[in-house]
Amino acid sequence: MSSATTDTPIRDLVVPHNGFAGNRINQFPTKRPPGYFTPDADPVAVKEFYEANGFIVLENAFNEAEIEALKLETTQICRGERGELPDHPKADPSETDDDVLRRFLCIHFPHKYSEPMLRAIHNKPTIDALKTVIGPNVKCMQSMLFIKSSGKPGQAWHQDEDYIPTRDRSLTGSWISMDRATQNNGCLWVIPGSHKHGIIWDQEWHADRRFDCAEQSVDFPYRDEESIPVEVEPGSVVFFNGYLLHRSLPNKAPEGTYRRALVNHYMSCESRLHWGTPPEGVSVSRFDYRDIIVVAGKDPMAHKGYEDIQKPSVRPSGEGGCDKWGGKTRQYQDELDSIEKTKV
Ligand SMILES: O=C(O)CCC(=O)C(=O)O
Repeated sequence: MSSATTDTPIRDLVVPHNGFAGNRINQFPTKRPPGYFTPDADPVAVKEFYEANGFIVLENAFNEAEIEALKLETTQICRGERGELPDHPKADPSETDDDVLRRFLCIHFPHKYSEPMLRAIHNKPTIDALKTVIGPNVKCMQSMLFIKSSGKPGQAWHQDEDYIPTRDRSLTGSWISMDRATQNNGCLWVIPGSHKHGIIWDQEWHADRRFDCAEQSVDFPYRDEESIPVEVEPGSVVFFNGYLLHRSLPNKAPEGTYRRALVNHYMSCESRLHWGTPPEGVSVSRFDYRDIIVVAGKDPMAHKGYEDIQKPSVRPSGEGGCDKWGGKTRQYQDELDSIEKTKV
């Protein structure tokens, strides 16, 4: 439950809450709700919906062969075939794909060593949609490969600009679905229109086992009931604004199934990127993180050159604790309860 307050501004909602999936768990609707487009859609309508609601779905952005290639590549990455991941030795050939895939919730920066993941960043329908919602000059700074096998947690309410701040609020997530994403297996949920406040809400630790080690946004003026599930078919891309409140819930589908998604983040080339800590002597306002890929148009900052900073890494899922992300400050309620018990 979000921390709704009563004195915050009323939002202007375009998407009706009860437009589609409703309570029909596991029944993908044949009639698409508002906000679902195909690559031949009128860019004016796409932009209008995106600006009003903070997200759109682009169906058929990736074809079946491209999605199959991404799934195969996901397995190779998890097996360590593209390079060893920190704290995760290469899989033994005797291990099944399931054994290996189940170890990971998410791998950050897969495009740094995987050709198919890098190619996905340049997907043509994706770039066309990004030019529509961001503008002619677009750069990419991150990729995240969610594997999310059954039983794995989701991510609590958050805004991506909280982590990747742009100067012009152009941050756009592109969430590429490799499996059918449903309420049951942990699809994205969004609060339509929540990007419009232009506020980055505070965050705090949630202690909730449904979610991974990242904190949750708090004190925003919405209730959980106002969010909508974004259920999509494989090959669809959900584009969402960096200020949009969104989350995902655990994967409750049968064992041996996955809700795989590749999430890439883009922004305008005109904006400097204040990501991480500026080098000594550089002010925050002048700092421009340069580990980026220009995917459309021109980069006005090209003269600064480009860097290779990030390396692929494994995101902690919460199993085994969250020490790596929050030290001892991020403990789940059951962990806190058992510490309390030992005191008695
Ligand atoms: O895929 C998910 O479960 C969550 C993704 C997400 O929250 C994000 O990419 O910001």
